[in-house]
Amino acid sequence: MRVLLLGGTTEASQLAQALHSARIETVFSYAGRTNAPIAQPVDVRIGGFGGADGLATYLKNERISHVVDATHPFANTMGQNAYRACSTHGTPLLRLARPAWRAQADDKWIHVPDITGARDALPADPCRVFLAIGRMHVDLFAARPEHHYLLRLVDAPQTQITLPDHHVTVARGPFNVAEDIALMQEHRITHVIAKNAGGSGAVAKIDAARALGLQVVMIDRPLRPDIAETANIETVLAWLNHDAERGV
Ligand code: 3Y8
Ligand code: NAP
Repeated sequence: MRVLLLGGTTEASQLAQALHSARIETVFSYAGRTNAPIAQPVDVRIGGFGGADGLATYLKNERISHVVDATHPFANTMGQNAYRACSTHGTPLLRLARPAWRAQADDKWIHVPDITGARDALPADPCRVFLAIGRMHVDLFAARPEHHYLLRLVDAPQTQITLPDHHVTVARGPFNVAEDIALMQEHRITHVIAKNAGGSGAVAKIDAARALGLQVVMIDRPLRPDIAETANIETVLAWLNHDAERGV
């Protein structure tokens, strides 16, 4: 048995520990989006595969018997590629995904379908936005230069940020509520834009917004392939052991 673990989330790192403890041969895969990804207790590979075809070739050449997609709910291309490659190659595939966050009684959420929708949901009057969606889509907000943006990035930006009125804070999660409350108060934040990542690593800003009575613009998750999915690591181990007992 040789498992390819598509990682980049808190749950993927937790699963890597469990697979290492269970002595299941595993390769942990990062896209290579950050300068210094967290170390793992199993073999690590970094970088794209070259699309679904490249991944199918990888599965064959590396004798991968099982794939676990533990990528982020917004890592939609990787999820689609894993589904296509595993279907082509007949490799068992299971998704490890954390449940989406649900608004609580005193939350002030606006739901939008995507990042452009989040930008367009901002008010006409200038406001102060905590933009905690990473680096990839910041340029989209240049169309709304009237707002102040607090950007939280994993790595210091290598290229010019195209927002006239912004402040960058470099931090890698998981984050905590008290620090996110202090951060938002310090920057007089009025709105938070977030992806519905689920899980514990990014929820601090949601809890902080609730405590401060701030508006949250919540980007709903994209649709993902209809495959077997679980939220807990024990189920992944049972899925693998079931096949191990059958000699897969
Ligand atoms: C490279 C691996 C672990 C993993 C930790 C989780 C928690 C902290 C919260 C905020 C939100 C955001 C962002 C975020 C969180 C965890 C988890 C999670 C959100 C690392 C990591 C990689 C990435 C990629 C990075 C994206 C960006 C997204 C920042 C490692 C730290 C905003 C998503 O600079 C860039 O290009 C960053 C890109 C994809 C979203 C984006 O589109 O910009 N994650 N994040 C993975 C790879 O190379 O394959 O560097 O160690 C992993 C984690 N990020 O093991 O503890 O599990 O969700 N990551 C979001 O959820 O909104 C930050 O600031 O409040
Ligand atoms: P994406 O848009 O779905 O993927 C874009 C391309 O990046 C993929 O086609 C693939 O390249 C490569 N890739 C993505 N994840 C990979 C992995 N784990 N191993 C090897 N290659 C990978 O992905 P993304 O949204 O940019 O996210 C990239 C990584 O950051 C993922 O591992 C994800 O779990 C992590 N992450 C993302 C977010 C987020 O908000 N999107 C949040 C936290 C963590 P090829 O086509 O060349 O194979």
